[in-house]
Amino acid sequence: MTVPVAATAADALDAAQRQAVATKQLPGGLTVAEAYEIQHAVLARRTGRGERVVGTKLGFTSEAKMAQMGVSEIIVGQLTDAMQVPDGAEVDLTRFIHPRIEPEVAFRLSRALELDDPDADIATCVDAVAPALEIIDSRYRDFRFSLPDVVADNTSAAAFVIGPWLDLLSGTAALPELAVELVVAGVTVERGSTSDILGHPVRALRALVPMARKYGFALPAGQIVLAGAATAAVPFAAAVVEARVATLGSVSVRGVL
Ligand code: OOG
Ligand code: MG
Repeated sequence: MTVPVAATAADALDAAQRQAVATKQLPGGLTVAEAYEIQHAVLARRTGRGERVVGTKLGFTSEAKMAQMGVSEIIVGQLTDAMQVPDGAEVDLTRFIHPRIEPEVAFRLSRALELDDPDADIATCVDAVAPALEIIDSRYRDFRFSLPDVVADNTSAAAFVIGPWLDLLSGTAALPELAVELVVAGVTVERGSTSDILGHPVRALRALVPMARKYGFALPAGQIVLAGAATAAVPFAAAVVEARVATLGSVSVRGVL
């Protein structure tokens, strides 16, 4: 892929995000590796304006998400400080094109994962877990995309909310089989389980490591990792939305117009 192609695609995606106006899908024939190059170019525009990368997110780690979007490969995107919304806060929906919201499990890296150490185990680098919400907002028309499209578009990442961190003193063994609920205006609209995330959210963490090596993501200490939604996403309209994860607790955000 020539540099001008990546730059043109990144400019279009960046403008779509900033102006909250959808753009057309990228031309066909891009490889996944080229799509990650475009994603890095999109992030370079954001960091060039002073944003800081604070985390990484996985996508399509559950059947529910793969079925909803018709994409069945795990994808990785990046989270910046500008995307973080405090737990319980309001978020202005006019910032987005056609936002959706989904429940997530977040991990915190207490130590950097040394990507050039083949024996490095990311499960030993996490010290805390939290219920979380992700707001996704595909920059493409009609929220439709191919695998390279969604990768280039930073995996639809738009905003995220992290609930109370819980120390993982006893390890990650207790994390599978926790009920996950997405609650909109007091009504449960989606139900799942942490075991819907590749059988165990720690598998999502582990899946991140080879992708970080291959596509050039750093995993420094302090980073947040979203493991991917256990349920389908729902439209994010003017209401309070809450994610509840059994024993971990809950996290909420209020969409306002
Ligand atoms: C892509 C993002 C997928 C997840 O948790 O599976 C994702 C999308 O659905 O637009 O964040
Ligand atoms: Mg997600």
